[in-house]
Amino acid sequence: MEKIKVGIIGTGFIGPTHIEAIRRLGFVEVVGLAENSQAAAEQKAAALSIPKAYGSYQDMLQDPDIQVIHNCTPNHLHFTINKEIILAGKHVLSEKPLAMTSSESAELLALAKQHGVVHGVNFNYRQYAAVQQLASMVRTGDLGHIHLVHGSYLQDWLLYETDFNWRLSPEAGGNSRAVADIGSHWCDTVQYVTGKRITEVFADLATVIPVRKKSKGGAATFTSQREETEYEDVEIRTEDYASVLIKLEDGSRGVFTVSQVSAGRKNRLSFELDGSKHAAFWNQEEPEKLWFGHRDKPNEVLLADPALFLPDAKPFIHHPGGHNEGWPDALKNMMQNFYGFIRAGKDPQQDQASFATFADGHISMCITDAILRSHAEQRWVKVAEEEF
Ligand code: SOE
Repeated sequence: MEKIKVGIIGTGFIGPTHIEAIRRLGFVEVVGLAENSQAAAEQKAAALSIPKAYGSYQDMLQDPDIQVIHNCTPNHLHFTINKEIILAGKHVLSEKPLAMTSSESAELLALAKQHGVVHGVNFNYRQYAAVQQLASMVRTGDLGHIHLVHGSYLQDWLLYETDFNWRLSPEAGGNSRAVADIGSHWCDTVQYVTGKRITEVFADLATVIPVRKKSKGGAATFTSQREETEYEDVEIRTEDYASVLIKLEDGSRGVFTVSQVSAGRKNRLSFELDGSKHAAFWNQEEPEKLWFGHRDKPNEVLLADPALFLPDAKPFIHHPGGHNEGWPDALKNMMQNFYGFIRAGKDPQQDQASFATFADGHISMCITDAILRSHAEQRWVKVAEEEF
């Protein structure tokens, strides 16, 4: 059977991780890569062993061999490029956030439906076996009714004033940073696990480091440039931190904190579910562990193991217990589900997808917009339901 042919736009931190995950599938082939100059595209294509290099993504969109395009560019390019991919009739997998505003994401969702393409957003944290196990336990009622959900998503790669990256600038990253960049992951994961939408928010945001020193040499995501001596001062207008009270659709409550200035926390997305029977906790930095809290017996820790997981979670785990799986494996699951859907000829309008679609990307944009409004107006704000 012929392999599905794919093109990747953007090869910063995330593009190469998509390529690696795709290559692990076997039935999909990355045939092209686009960068913002021919020289950069050729250099990256050679380094990543990709046959076709495009100095302009528009040229790649014209390639009839390519059926699917991944948009791995900085945030401000997501809307325009996603739109052009759809108009070129290709299936699309976009990095989050789907666009810069919820009106843009609404437009993309409508367009993708109209053109009948498969659409996905890389909310990869739902793809962990342990997260699937929790989602399945919530569905089967094992934890009881979920009253409360609370947690955080903490990173430290922007802790120092000399830490700088395109994500900090509203022009490239958007008006929200910590909330859009990592809060969006927390909300998507928690909504997926509980099966409930976040319908109302009350937010407090802060820019902990209001002026940063930008290295004249530039810096990639998660890298530090502290040896650099040449800096310029840049005023920061996006948040390093947010705490958000949430209400879910059935009236249950929660709260989460996001921060990119929390020393020692590298990529710590965690959440706790308080159910009427039991509680459960998961932390992305120890992805194999699930903690269960009980009132009438000792608490438990379950180590991920296909033999101990529920049937719905089993397809997400690939090795026996103790043979740890983590971030790249969850990303592979994302690709497996997205490309399995395409290979089966499924339609996102009719068939249930186990990956996040543009509908989820749009919901996420609506939540981010509501959080920004809540902080600005210091009040509870409803997530714009009519736009779902
Ligand atoms: C940077 O904050 C970042 O790379 C996010 O953009 C990703 O979505 C997250 O998975 C890891 O951190």
